[in-house]
Amino acid sequence: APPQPIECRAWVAYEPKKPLKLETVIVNPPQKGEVRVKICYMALCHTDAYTLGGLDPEGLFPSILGHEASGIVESVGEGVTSVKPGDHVIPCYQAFCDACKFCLSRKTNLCGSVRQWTGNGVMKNDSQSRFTVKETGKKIYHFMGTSTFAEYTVVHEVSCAKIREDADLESVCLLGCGVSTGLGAVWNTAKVESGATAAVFGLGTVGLACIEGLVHAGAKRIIGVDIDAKKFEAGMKWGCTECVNPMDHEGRPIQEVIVEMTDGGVDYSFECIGNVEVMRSALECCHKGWGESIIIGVAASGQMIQTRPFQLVTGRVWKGTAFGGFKSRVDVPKLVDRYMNKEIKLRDYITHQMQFEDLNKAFDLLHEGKCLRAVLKA
Ligand code: NAD
Ligand code: AHE
Ligand code: ZN
Repeated sequence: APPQPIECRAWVAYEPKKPLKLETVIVNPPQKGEVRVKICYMALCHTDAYTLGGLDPEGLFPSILGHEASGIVESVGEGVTSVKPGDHVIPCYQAFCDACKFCLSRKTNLCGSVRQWTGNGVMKNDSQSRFTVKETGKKIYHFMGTSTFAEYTVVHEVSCAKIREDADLESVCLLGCGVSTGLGAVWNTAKVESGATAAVFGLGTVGLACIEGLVHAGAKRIIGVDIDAKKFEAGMKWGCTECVNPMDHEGRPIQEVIVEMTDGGVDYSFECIGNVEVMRSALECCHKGWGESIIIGVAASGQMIQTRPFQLVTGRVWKGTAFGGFKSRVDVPKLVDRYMNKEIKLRDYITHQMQFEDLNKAFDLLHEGKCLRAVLKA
């Protein structure tokens, strides 16, 4: 029998800056090239908070947010071959189709196959949403092609990474965004070499994952930067050699402090906050001639970065990264293998294990700087 609509619970973001509302929604069957996934665990990334804050030019309302999760395939649409019901999967906001010019390029992990539709909150096949609120019949937009704050979601096949079944779904959900992004920023985007020096701005999950990546790469000096001193304990535990708080150096740009500490600047820096002023500091704390700064943080609509062009003329490099440069459906299963081989940590990033009902509490914890990753059981 063909898949039928499913009734389940989902968190709906009706308007910016308002708590999400728990609703009963109808999730339509997956169409051609689509997969319906039963979400098992979902985590909250700062990007969800950013979009709910109304700062994302692509943030549509009402929508079902969420993009860091793990689940099990419930049913598949016509023509789907890479996954089948029962498969364990990680929804990937960055798709991989293996056919577009991006996927065929070794220079990028971006994929052009469904991006236009995921940016519009709909599925490619019919440019419609698969979600309706049961009570009101209101259509709800998808978000980032994932919409994981729901018991069931529909994703494009190209956004669905099949993973091994012996991996615990609670831990590996973090590979859907934050941890993969930080590791990949170091390994794929910056390609940090052994003996390098680095500064990491923002010691949330993304920043800590950069630190973990830096330790693996053999960086000899890792400077953690945060304005919240309680983040330093985790920073040091993850492998920082020292931490600095810009608040302790008032009146003096933090880049000056770091340049002085490092005899001219770091080899690599990573901005894991989404603050354009900090992005400037991250660039300018890099060493003349070769220092590279990687932008990971997502800045609000309308914000611009600035620096003197002389900073680049004299050899500093400004780069950015999405999902750490990993080609999602190929690389996520490999990251799961590395977790299973105990080469990378995941559980240490989980500071709160919560229930599906607790999502608004998880947003509060993130805003208060009290959590790394809150993981909710669907
Ligand atoms: P988080 O909220 O857990 O961590 C942010 C950290 O930055 C906090 O520790 C906070 O105290 C610190 N901070 C805030 N303002 C600061 C300042 N002015 N100076 C120094 N530190 C400051 O967030 P997260 O989930 O780790 O995400 C970090 C950023 O990365 C967000 O902007 C998120 O949207 C973005 N992100 C980007 C990608 C990507 O692919 N490019 C992927 C995931 C997340
Ligand atoms: N929609 C925003 C930009 C948001 C953004 O930059 N998203 C990051 C991922 S954040 C994950 O936590 C990203 O990878 N972007 C690349 C892409 O293809 O979306 C805007 O400004 O319009
Ligand atoms: Zn994210």
